[in-house]
Amino acid sequence: MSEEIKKNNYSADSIQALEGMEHVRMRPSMYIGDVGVRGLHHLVYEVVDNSIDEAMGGHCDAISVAINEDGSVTVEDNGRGIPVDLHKKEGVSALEVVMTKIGAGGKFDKDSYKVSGGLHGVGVSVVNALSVHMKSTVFREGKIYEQEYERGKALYPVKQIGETEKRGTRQTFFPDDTIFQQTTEFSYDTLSARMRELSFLNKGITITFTDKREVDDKGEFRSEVFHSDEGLKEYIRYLDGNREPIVSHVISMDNDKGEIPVEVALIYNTSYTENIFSYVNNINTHEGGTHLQGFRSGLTRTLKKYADASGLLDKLKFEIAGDDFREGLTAIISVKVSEPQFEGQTKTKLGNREVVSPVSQAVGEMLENYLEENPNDAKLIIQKVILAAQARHAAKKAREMVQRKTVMGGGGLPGKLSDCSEQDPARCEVYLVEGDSAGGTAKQGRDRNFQAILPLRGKILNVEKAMHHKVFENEEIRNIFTALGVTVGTAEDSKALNLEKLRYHKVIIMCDADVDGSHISTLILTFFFRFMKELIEEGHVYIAAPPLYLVKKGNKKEYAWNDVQRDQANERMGGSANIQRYKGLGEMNAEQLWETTMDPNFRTLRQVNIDSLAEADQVFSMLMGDEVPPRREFIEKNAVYANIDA
Ligand code: 0RA
Repeated sequence: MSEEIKKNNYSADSIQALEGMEHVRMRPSMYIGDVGVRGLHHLVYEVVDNSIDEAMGGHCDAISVAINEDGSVTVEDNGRGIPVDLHKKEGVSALEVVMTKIGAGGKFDKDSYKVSGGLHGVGVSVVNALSVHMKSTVFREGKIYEQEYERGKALYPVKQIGETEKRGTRQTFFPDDTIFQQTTEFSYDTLSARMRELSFLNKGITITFTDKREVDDKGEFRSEVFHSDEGLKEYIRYLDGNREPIVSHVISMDNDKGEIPVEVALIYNTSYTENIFSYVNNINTHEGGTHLQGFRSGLTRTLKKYADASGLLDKLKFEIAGDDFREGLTAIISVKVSEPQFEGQTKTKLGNREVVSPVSQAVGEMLENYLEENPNDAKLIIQKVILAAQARHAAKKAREMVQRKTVMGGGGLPGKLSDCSEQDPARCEVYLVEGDSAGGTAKQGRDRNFQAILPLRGKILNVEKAMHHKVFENEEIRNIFTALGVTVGTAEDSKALNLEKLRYHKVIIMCDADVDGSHISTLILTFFFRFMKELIEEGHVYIAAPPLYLVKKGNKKEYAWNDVQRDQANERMGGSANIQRYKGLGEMNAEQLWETTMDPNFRTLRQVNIDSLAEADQVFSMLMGDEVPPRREFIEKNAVYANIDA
């Protein structure tokens, strides 16, 4: 090849690289899912994943993540440092290739144990492309190297800036606000929850997380250190800390040397809910997949075999179903798959068939050993399964009653529902209102064309503590099911939710803006979380925000949602305005309620989303479960930092 052609080839390559980076900026959602809050936080996960990979390979044990004073994020590890030597093909340093070429990440190191990598597995160059400014610092072989970038373009070749005894990589990036137009502000709670999760999923690593944007009264940054020596076992204790276990230990196994590394931990508690969280390469697989399938089959097969042999099932008049083995079960499955195929609506369902059998076998072996060594626990588990089967039969009857009413349509709608006239669900919304009196006001104030009102009586049932058939027998809950047009259970899956006939695409919870009101909101959210999770996941659930104050002087009036707004309104009216504090929705008249809380042009609705299912489960079990002390502690601690991402 002549020198000239080589040169052309080289420049063709670099043009391609440039196009790659430009493509990321043109179509960011293709790489990070979206350019909203979720996509923004994804940038951090992508950078942290690279350090996790380095740790998984056994090359580092400490990672620090900081939100800086200026809103940028720094991720640092004590690994080998990204190589800075010349990359022969590209003619620039390896660091520059990694930072500025799409899909280059780690390719020059085939031995590296690379199974992490974000959901989209896109690499740090994507973060670089979507940042106004980024700086890489490498501590390697006694020297410090640095390179900076603007919107993904290197500002200068890698340079040596000093000497060091340290090893590692530091990445600082500032997200581009022309890409992330909604916000570039990172959430402490979101990042902290993810770092905690990562530390449980990757035992032995210490992850320090610091927010330098604010200091507390002692002049210190808000900071947490996450470290787990026992991994999933500890994760289970964290998740289930507010539930009462029925077995003496967390049952767990870790086969990280296998062809497909599998880690499993589980426990049975006295509740009636099934909580299984599954991960592939540190990514929460909400939609499950082949690893979950393997887990279920291993669990059912082993427990059934043990129960049959024990004679405990002899007097049972009906078959035990798969579901029955999972009532009161909290479990985590984490697998590492080198070429994962993600399927499903949100690409969080593992498709690799070869995963089923190793997981099923590993789970079977683990359980068999445990049951053999702990006969008392084994008996308690089987008794729990039998109870679940009996309760399932009772629940089925209760559910069929709800269903029959729903299916008959028309006359089937609850008497308390004031429906809207519009027929297209996409345009319809329903307000779930605390109390009949506020329900009456809402009914007067609403736009009856598209807004329906369903008043709920006082505190709805706490589903966290109730058996399933009690839930389906509860009148308020049946009203919610029938009003929404949602049904539960199919021939194959007794818990499958059917949202096809959902009658309103916005389901809005409207409660008083006080402690009781937020308790009721939480009860309703708990119900949705446990029985209609998809409703939340598909973005149908909202919380209304009624104002706290009415500020009035002469013919001027303003509403305020917090004390700052109240004081500002008062000032605008020249001070000494009349300030009314709304103690509840009941104190507002229909017009006020419409103006502030129901009129789509003025109201603020908070959409409820589930960032991390495991974290949400932990929060709900704590807020609604039996143990009071952690709940009080949580509420006190979070008086300043609201935590449920609603
Ligand atoms: C490939 C090779 C080597 C280091 C890394 C990747 C590496 C990448 C990242 C990303 C964040 N932190 C990292 N730390 C290391 C070096 C191989 C060697 O030194 O032999």
